[in-house]
Amino acid sequence: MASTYLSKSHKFIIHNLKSKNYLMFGFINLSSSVTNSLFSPHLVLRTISPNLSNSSRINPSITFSGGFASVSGGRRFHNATSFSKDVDQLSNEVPSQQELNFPGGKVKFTRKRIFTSGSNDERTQCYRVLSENGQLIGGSDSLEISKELAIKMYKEMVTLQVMDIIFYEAQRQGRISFYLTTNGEEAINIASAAALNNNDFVFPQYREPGVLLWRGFTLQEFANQLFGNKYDYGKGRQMPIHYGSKKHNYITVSSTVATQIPHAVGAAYSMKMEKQDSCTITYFGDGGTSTGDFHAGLNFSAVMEVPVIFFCRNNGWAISTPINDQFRSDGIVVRGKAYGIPSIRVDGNDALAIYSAVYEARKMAIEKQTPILIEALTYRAGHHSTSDDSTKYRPIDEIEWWRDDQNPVKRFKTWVMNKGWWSDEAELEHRSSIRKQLSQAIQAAERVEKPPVTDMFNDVYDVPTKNLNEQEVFLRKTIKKYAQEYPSNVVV
Ligand SMILES: Cc1ncc(C[n+]2csc(CCOP(=O)(O)OP(=O)(O)O)c2C)c(N)n1
Ligand SMILES: [Mg+2]
Repeated sequence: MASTYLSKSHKFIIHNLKSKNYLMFGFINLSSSVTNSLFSPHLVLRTISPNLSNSSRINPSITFSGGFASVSGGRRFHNATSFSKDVDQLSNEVPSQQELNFPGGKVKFTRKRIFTSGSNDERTQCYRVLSENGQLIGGSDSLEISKELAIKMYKEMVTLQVMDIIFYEAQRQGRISFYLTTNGEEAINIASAAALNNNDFVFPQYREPGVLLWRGFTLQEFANQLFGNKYDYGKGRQMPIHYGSKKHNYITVSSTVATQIPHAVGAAYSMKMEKQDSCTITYFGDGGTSTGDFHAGLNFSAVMEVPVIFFCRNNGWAISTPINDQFRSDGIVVRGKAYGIPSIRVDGNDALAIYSAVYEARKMAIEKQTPILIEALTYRAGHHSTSDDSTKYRPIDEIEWWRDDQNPVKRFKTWVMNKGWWSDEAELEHRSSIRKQLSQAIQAAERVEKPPVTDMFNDVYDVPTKNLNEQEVFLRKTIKKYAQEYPSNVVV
C-alpha cells in the first residue's frame, strides 16, 4: 500500500505540472475501521476531479493542501503548505534544504544516495538501576520503592522459584504431564506485575505465572490447573501451565505463540473507546516476534493509538533456536521506532529497572493513549520445558553464567538485605513455609476428581453436532472397557 501511495503521489505531482484538472487524494478511512472490524482499517486511495472535492462523500475531517492528504486534528498529518509552492520548488533545481510535505511530517531531500545502515554498530542502550552485585547505580532514574513493597516483591520471587522446583519435580515423578519454569525471569514476572494495577488486563505467553501469583492466584489454584482436576477453571481441557483467571483479569494462556498480541491490542482499543483508566499488557518471548501477529499488533496499536504495553522477554532462545537465527536487527526495541511506538530496552534481571520502566510505561500508555514497547534482556536459565534438554544445543558455561552471575533474585536479595529489610532467617522461614504449602496443595489437587467426561464435549456448540455425540459415546465405552488405563477418579 505504501508503495502504491508513493507512486501515485509522484504521478500526481507530474500530472499537476501538466494540468490542474485532477487531484489525487489519499486518506486513512478510520471511521469505517471502527464500525466494520477491529482489525481492518482501510487505507483508501482515490482519484477524483476537483468538482467533487466538496462532496459529502468525502470524509470532512480531511483537508487538502499541496495535493497531499492531511487529516485535520490528527496528530500525524500536518504542516501542509500551498500547492503552487510545491510545484515551483520541484520545477527548480532542488536545494538541499528543501523538504517534502508528506503524511507523517516533513521529509528533507538530500543529494546523497545514502542507504540507511542495517548493521547494529551502535546498539540501543539498556536501562539498569541495580548493578550485578546488587548496588544501586548512582544517578539512575528510578522510583522509590517502599520497604513493604520491596519485601513483597522479594518474597513472591522466592515463591516463584520454589513453585518451579516443586512442580518440576512433580512432573519428573510422573504426577503431572508437563511443566515449564520461569527460571531466570523471576524479576520480569514479579517487578512488572508490581507496577501494574489489577484492572489492567494481562495477555500472557506461558512464562509469566508470577504475574498471576502477584495478583493473588493461590498455590492451590495453580496446582488444580496443573493436575487438571474439576476445580481447574479450564475444566482440564488444556495442558498444564495454561493458567487463566477471570477474577484476576488474566487471560488464559494460549500456547500458540503470539496469538495473545493482537488480542491485547483489541482489548486495549475497547478500553480506549470506553475511556477506561487502564491498559493492557501482553508478554511474549523473542520467538513471538518472529510471527506476523507481532507486526500486525504493533502496527495496529500505533495507528489506532491504543493503551497497550508490549513486554518482550528477550531470553535469547526460542526452544533451541538462538536469537541470531531469528533476526538481524538490534533485538526487538528498534522495531518499536519502525512502527512509531515509544520503546525502551531494560535489564530483565534488574527488578528495580523493570518496576520503574513498567510503571512509567503504564502511565504513558493511559495518559497519552499510546502503545509502548519494552524489551527486557534476560536469559532462559532453565530448559524450554520438561520436554526439552537445553544442554544439547547450548554450552553449560553459558547457562551457568546467566543462572549464577546474573541471577535476578540474588541481585534483588542483596539490595533488600543491604537495606536491612530481609535476613537469612526470614528467607529460610519463607522458603520452608512455601514448600509446605505447595506439598499440601499438590496432595489436595491430586485427590480431587477429574472433570466429568461430558466437559470435554460441551461449551462449544449450543446443540452438539452428530459426530461429537458419537465421539462422546465412543469415549465412554472405551473408558469402561479399559478402566485400568484411565484415572480412577474420572466421572464417566
Ligand atoms: C505459532 C507457533 N509456532 C510454533 C510453536 C512451537 N513453540 C512453542 S514455544 C516456542 C518457542 C517460543 O519462544 P519464545 O517466544 O522466545 O518464548 P520462550 O519459550 O523463550 O519464553 C515454539 C516455537 C507454537 N507453539 N506456536
Ligand atoms: Mg525466548
